Amino acid sequence: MPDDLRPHGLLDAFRAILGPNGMLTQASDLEPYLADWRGLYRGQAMAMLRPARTEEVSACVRLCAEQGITIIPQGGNTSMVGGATPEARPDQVILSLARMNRVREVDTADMTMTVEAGLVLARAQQVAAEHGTLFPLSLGAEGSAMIGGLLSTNAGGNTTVRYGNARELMLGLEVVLPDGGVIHGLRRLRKDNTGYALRHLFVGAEGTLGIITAAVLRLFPAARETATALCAVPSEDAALALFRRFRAADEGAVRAFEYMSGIGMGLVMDHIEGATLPVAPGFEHFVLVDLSASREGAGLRGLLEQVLEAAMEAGEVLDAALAESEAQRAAIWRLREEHPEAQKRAGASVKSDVSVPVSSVPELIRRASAELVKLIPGSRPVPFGHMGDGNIHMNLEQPVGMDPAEFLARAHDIMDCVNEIVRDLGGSFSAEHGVGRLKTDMMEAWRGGAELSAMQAIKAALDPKGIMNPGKVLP
Ligand code: FAD
Ligand code: 2HG
Ligand code: ZN
Repeated sequence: MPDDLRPHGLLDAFRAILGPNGMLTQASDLEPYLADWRGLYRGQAMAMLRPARTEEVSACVRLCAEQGITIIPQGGNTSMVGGATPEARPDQVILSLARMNRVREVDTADMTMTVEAGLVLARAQQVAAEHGTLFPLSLGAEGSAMIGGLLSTNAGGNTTVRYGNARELMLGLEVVLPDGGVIHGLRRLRKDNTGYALRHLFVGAEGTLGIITAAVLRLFPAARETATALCAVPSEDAALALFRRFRAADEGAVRAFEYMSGIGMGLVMDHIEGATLPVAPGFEHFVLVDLSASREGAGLRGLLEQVLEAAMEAGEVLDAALAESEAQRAAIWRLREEHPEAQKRAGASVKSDVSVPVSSVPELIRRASAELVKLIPGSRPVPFGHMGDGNIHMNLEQPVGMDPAEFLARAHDIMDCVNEIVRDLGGSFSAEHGVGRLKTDMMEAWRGGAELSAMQAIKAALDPKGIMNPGKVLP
């Protein structure tokens, strides 16, 4: 291999590895992959590499390492923090996992599924269901987000309260390292204490340490009974009290417990076709409670009614709509899952994906909402999300009529305002979306000192040339 293949020979060398269908180089073909879902960033790339096999990923990475070309791993490109967006310079490639989407093995005896990184989450759920099992990870972007991206961000979503984050759903990984070496770690073991747990380094690393090419995922018994309700509650404290009631009644039954505000629900009603509120209008706080059990005859409907009745008597629930069918259950979930899209359509918004101890969620919502309105008069706080695990999307929608650019220019003031409260409550500035490009400047303040130094040492050891997803995670 010649020392420097640029500019002409490099694309030919990639083409020799990937074949004629394994690469995009035309500007119009690359366009959709150069910007992020939120439209915050736009970058450049000389090509998008689309390997179909681990050996091709390894050969491409080796070539990039030799030639000093940086690599941006990309799955479904649904990152909320610009994690999969290239920087604005040409000497880089996007490496898409989309063609590596095979299911290598489903083992219903060991309850595992070995899949490639480009498998879309909705398909993974479907394959698990076809085998009479459940892959429980669930989030609004599940029609696009891919297993490699979900693991690389340690995605959470709606079911963390019951099943944990992506990390807890992973047993083994296959990873291509920044020098092209391959870790063949697709072990299906619940216990595997053999030195440093390298597999866990790559989960949540956001593509800065290597490329996940395949994973062994945990499967669970399929749900045979569900019960779902949308409840209007008088306050954030009442929402928490309701969560505690369900936890006390049957903790194992709570599949999801999600909070939404009246403002957020209003945006969904205004901007999402066909959205209808199944309770009376005018409430300021809502929760979605979703129960599930793998046993038929678990009596979830009775449990739901019993807990809601007691909560109503205690004044903790003002109104409730119980799903009577799968269609009604889906319609209730849609009200929750369309929050990001409704916010996008309503104008400019600033997101704060934060977590606090579950007991502090009401205080977080109350204090942050009040401070944000003081900071930007007329702005609309839209807190929503995963109350059951302490992760609230403490988002802010621009004031009606304000210039979106003027509002977005205050993004860091807005995030700082929320983060100050989060810090006071012992929380985290990045709960489930990751640091990406958006929040690298927060790392020093939040993780500075020995913690950040250790992260930088790991990065330097695994990726001494700094070719893996530069500008992400670490400042
Ligand atoms: P991408 O966006 O393509 O990439 C994400 C990061 O992972 C980037 O840093 C990228 O470089 C890296 N990466 C991708 N693939 C690999 C790989 N194979 N190896 C190494 N690095 C890789 N997130 C949640 O946690 N919970 C939610 O509830 C949630 N809801 C969402 C709802 C909507 C409508 C949207 C748009 C996003 C939501 N997200 C949520 C954020 C996003 O979907 C997740 O972060 C998801 O994990 C990203 O998957 P992806 O395949 O799109 O990854
Ligand atoms: C969700 O929970 C996602 O819907 C997106 O994590 C949150 O839009 C957001 O801020
Ligand atoms: Zn979320």
